[in-house]
Amino acid sequence: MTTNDPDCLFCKIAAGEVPADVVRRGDRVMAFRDINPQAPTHVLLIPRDHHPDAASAARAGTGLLDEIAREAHAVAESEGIADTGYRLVFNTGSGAGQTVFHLHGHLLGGRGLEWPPG
Ligand code: DGP
Repeated sequence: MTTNDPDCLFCKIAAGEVPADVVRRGDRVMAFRDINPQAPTHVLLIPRDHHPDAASAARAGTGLLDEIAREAHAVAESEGIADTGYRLVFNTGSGAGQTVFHLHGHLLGGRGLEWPPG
């Protein structure tokens, strides 16, 4: 069963109601470029179903985090950054910078990435 939230921006992107620069589309997970890129490659990976964050998707036993990691690697390969390295980040909670409460992984790469992040 597909679940979605009619007020959620990323549910609307998943449904094609809000346009996005889609780079990969799977049955359960899709990838599109971030509107405000922080690196030469900055792609968001989201499930089509609505889950507010990574913790809730994990608790529900969806397997979506595995799938997002696999899809992120496939995008990294197609972007040519799989060998040099990339970062896959799940901001979880407003204190960590989460602003859209629909699970998404940020795939960042194409430049040197410092640690710790800001
Ligand atoms: P976070 O702060 O972790 O919740 O990340 C949300 C990201 O979503 C942020 O990097 C900007 C991006 N974003 C927000 N609105 C849109 C949109 O309408 N389209 C796209 N492509 N990205 C968006």
